[in-house]
Amino acid sequence: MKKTLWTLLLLVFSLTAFSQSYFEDGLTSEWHSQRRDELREIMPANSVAVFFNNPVKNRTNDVDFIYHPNTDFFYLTGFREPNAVLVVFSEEREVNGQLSDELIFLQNRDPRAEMWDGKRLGTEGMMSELGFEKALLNSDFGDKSGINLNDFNKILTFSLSEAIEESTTNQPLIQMVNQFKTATAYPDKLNEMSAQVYKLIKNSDLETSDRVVQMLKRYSRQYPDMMEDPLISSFMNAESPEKRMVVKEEVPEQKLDISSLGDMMAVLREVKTPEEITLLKKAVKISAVGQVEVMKAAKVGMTEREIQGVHEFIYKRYGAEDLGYPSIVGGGNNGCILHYIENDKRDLNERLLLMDLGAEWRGYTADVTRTIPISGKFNAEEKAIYELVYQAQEAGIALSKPGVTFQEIDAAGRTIIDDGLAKLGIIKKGESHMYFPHGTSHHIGLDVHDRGTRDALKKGVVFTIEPGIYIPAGSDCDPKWWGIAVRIEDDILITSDGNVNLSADAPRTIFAIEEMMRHPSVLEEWVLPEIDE
Ligand SMILES: [Mn+2]
Repeated sequence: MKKTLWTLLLLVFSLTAFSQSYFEDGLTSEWHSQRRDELREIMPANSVAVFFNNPVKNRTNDVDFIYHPNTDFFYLTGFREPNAVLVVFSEEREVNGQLSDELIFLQNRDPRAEMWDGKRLGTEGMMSELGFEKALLNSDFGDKSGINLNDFNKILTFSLSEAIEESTTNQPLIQMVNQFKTATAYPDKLNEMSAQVYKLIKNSDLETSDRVVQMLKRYSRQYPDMMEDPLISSFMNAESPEKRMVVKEEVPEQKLDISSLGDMMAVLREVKTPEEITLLKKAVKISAVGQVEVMKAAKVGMTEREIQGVHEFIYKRYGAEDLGYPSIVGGGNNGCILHYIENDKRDLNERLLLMDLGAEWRGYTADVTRTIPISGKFNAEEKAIYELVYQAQEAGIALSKPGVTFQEIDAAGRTIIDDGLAKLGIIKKGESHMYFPHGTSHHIGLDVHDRGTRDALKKGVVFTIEPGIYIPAGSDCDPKWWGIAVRIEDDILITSDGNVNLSADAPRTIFAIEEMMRHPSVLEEWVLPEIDE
């Protein structure tokens, strides 16, 4: 009996140890391992994919920014430490006498460093907790790794031309990147461009070559040096599609490919698994509660920073580890600045308050925007603009189901805003881009602007619908419209036959917002002592 219990306990313990990632309620190591299997399925035969995790960024002096892993790296591994490289093979192969289809190289455990900066997983932990069969030290990445990159037909990675901040902390990463560059004869900046152009040419055919030439013409205005490459210039100057195809044959097949991996990751990351949807729902729900509580608490005289703090306090109260992006809280005219993050206006007045924020929950980020009248009541002009944005958003949400594209959703809302602004005498028809200068949708996930294709929506896609109208002071219209900025943004999950608005808990109609703002807030009782200078 005793022995059975002990075995059972041991079994439970070892299972949890294996299935846990850093967050006990986050994605499991099995989940991440399945993502690597899916990547292998779409990699070309006899290829290798190499992912470097993000460098550490210095904030000032000896203080760094909080580390955030590269999201592709995290997606495939669950690992959150710097100075690591993931190597995925399309097929199993022998490395140092052992069959493997993936290797990971990471920083060593170091009691002294861990005392200052926190626990490291180490190679043992990488295998026991994140389920890798083979984890090696980052100092073994180069010649000692047993991988001969020349054995592969294709080496897939991302552009490595951006300089990594020089620091003792980043030294192992810099060294690995340099070893990789040497081993692959990595091209310099200009040649890196040519490599991408070669790929475009290689993928062109009789029908598409005209379009490719147009695209290259645009590139060459930006990078005139490109035309010095004889293959590129003869492709562009060829007299006919047929002659272009002759040039195409001369373009060498390239082993190193720095653009396809992004496309592959976009295909994988675009459609969310049920586990990801659970995490996204939580991130969005928390962010919606933030909007609700702020609607109750907001009043004339508050500061933008204080409002930001209420949202962010609620995220932390629920245990969200981070923000998905810097919070945008803009009162009045500040709302017209699309990525306004100063949030330093004091004494908010009766005008509108635009709040675009998202909690990050176990790596996944929400992106929810609400616009409220700080006084609790929209005035006539604010109502007119708000109603247009709302109708545009409603039109987009109504369209959202498998098969529909971002462009169609955007067009539906844009027509409403264009007609509406013209009717109000703010623009002439067709000029709405002046006051609605951004797109309507983007994917969300591990990134707030997540990887994904621009293909038709599929079941499991999670994205935003966020039309907006921004009329900065001084605009060429009746001054009564000046300083009105409205954006309404919701996070939409595509289901098999329609959609679910994941952020529906945050009031969205004029009626529901004004109603919510009449509710008392617990913050009214939270009086802090005056601090005299
Ligand atoms: Mn957004």
